[in-house]
Amino acid sequence: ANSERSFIMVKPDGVHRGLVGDVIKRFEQRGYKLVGIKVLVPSRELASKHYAEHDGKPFFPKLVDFLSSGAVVACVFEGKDVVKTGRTMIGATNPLASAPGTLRADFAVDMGRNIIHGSDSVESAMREIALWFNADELATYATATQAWVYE
Ligand code: DAT
Ligand code: MG
Repeated sequence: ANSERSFIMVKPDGVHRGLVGDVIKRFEQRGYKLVGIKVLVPSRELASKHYAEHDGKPFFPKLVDFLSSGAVVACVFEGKDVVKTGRTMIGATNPLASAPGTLRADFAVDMGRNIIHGSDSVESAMREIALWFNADELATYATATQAWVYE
């Protein structure tokens, strides 16, 4: 199950602030493999589908407006337990409640400007990856270092 995949996205605030490299760096240095990446300004429709689980909540319209307000960097990272570990690396939804050393604690303050999205379950990851990427946009390859990341 070293082939588990998670959908990781730098949101518009993270792109505006120049944090794309910092986010990718954390996942790369942990040992996770980047298998998909693209920059796009999401349509309101795509943003609504992405956050469909929150449809009807008071913050939903603002959330969709925000996600579709600018460029995002959509990524797929692959590796052992990447979904759960990715969430741990990202930190709590509210950056002020995020543990030090997590991306949100290190780079964010407000919940509506928490710079990054990460899938919350393997099922969500599969749904989100299919929503944001075509199959031919994901690369299958072996890294030269895999034997030094996995025993
Ligand atoms: P996460 O991004 O940690 O998976 P989530 O799925 O619960 O969090 O919510 C999606 C985004 O919506 C979150 O990153 C920030 C925003 N959000 C969540 N709860 C909110 C709330 N109570 N008020 C305002 N924005 C909220
Ligand atoms: Mg979520």
